[in-house]
Amino acid sequence: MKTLVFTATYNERENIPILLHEIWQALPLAEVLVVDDSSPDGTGAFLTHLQKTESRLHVICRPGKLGLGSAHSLAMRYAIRHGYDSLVTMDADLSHAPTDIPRLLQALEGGADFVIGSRYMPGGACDYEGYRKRLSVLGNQVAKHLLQIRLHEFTTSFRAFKISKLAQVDFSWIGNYGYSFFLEVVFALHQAGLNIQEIPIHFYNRHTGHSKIPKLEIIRGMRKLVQLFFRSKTQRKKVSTIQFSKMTCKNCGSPYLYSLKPTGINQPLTQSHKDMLIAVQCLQCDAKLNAPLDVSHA
Ligand SMILES: Nc1nc2c(ncn2[C@@H]2O[C@H](COP(=O)(O)OP(=O)(O)OP(=O)(O)O)[C@@H](O)[C@H]2O)c(=O)[nH]1
Ligand SMILES: [Mg+2]
Repeated sequence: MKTLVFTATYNERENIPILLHEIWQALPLAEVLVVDDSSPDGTGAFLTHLQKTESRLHVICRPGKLGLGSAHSLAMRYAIRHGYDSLVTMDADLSHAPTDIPRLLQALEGGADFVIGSRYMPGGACDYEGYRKRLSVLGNQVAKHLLQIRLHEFTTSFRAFKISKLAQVDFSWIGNYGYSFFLEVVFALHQAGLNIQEIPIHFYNRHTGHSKIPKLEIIRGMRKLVQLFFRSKTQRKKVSTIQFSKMTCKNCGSPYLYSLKPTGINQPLTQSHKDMLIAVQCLQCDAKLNAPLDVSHA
């Protein structure tokens, strides 16, 4: 199985060498993609230098802090485009233990299409304390009941995807924000009928450095939950593919584009659909463009 391990970095200069070492100890053949958002502490410069002698490492440096959700969105498209069999995503601050990666992949091999490392299922653990822990537990419980998805965990980024299945799912409508991005991905994959499983993990407090997720994110996540609740009531389950396969960004040449206005097309396509121009945003340089719609349905 050709596996890509992905992490996003913003000021993780001290953590990233340890993380890479531990990933390759756990999975020597894995390729690693890091998306760095011009970290002021030199994380990107360190990675770019390392990449010259480490063929398993791929680095994308973006021009500014474009957000965690958009980095993950880019990684999902990258894994599909480059023909990986599986994608593992995780934080760079050593909150997620690379020694758990083989268990995530075993769950994929055992039949899961998407696996979530779960802090809140029996056997899982979370080192958060106080209000952060209470908010995190509450948020995940509300998600479970509102969305009627039988999982204990929706918000952690420690996950594994079977790429053949991910490539069939329309996730072009998903926004690019922090916690709500992770919620929306679970929702989209569940709506598409994928086999979703959880495995217990221990979530550790970050090794060094500071949290970059603004507190506002939690409120944004709650608002998104309510939107998804209504979407779950109105949208039938469907599997469709919406791609911008032949498009590249006019500004930087990147093929990783995100649809700004959800198309919502789920009927047979007419010529007028195919001639439609829709607004897209580049996940690599943040430029906004108009692109011809290129849609196919499974
Ligand atoms: N590329 C990129 N990475 C980001 C951005 N924001 C956060 N990250 C990375 O995303 C991961 C998760 O962010 P954290 O700040 O650890 O968020 P958190 O885990 O909710 O907070 P803590 O528990 O306090 O660590 C880390 O690897 C960050 O370096 C961003 O805007 N761009
Ligand atoms: Mg963290």
